[in-house]
Amino acid sequence: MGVVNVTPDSFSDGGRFVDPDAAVAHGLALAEEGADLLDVGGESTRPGASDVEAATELARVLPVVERLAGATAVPLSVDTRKAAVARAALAAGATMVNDVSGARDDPEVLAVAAEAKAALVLMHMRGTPATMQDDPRYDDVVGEVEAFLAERCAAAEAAGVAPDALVVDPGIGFGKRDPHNYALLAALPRLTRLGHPLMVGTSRKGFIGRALGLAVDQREEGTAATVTWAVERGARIVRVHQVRSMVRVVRMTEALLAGASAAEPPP
Ligand code: PMM
Repeated sequence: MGVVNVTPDSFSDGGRFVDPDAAVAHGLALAEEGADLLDVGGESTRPGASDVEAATELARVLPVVERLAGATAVPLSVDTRKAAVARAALAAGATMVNDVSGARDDPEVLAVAAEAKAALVLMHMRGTPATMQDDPRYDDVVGEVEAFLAERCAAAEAAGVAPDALVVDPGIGFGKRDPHNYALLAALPRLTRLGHPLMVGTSRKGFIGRALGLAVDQREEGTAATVTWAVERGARIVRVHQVRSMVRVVRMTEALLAGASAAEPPP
């Protein structure tokens, strides 16, 4: 999944694609580079970011979704926590909603996804982007995230979303300290047992910067290591900014996995 942020302030590419022409060109370039999905977002969810009005988010996202839908066959996702934005984007040609609140902030998102028969990504976040990094604590981060995702999937199914339309995401960096991020990445095989495709978003995130001591535009190799790790442990969708290189990383990881399963067991 390639990221198309139509925001002035996202942590990794804020401001680069706020102009709709630039965002559409970027989305088409990512499609050309091999993205299987494009995620269009009009609200920054970086730590400390304040909420965006629905009208502002709509004005950013809709023209980009409309134009991409007319210009590429790659399926489009809308990264939003608002039912109104999800509804309009689905009407404009998106087929997936990516809700970083797990459809808690606006539960109407569930009915909108059900009605449109859209795919729905339910992500775990502690609090809101404005507050999530204020001293997050867990007794058992993996158990709590797993229980949260199971509960949100049940809520989605109760609202009429088909079980096979649901995708779950542990929300790396969303209300988590580094040990929480690492524990969740180590527990991906356990999260696959929720029975839904697993999505993981590590691209350029802060924990990579802290591990390597590198700025956000220097995290491609660190991201590649996390993408290999996630795919090897069962992630089905990786959300990334640099599609060309990460498609190669995913393909090579898949070749290693296929080769390993074809190999004779050691004596
Ligand atoms: N990360 C960001 C935004 N949206 N959605 C999902 N499902 N998972 C993520 O990890 C995720 C997300 C934050 O990063 P950005 O500024 O690169 O969009």
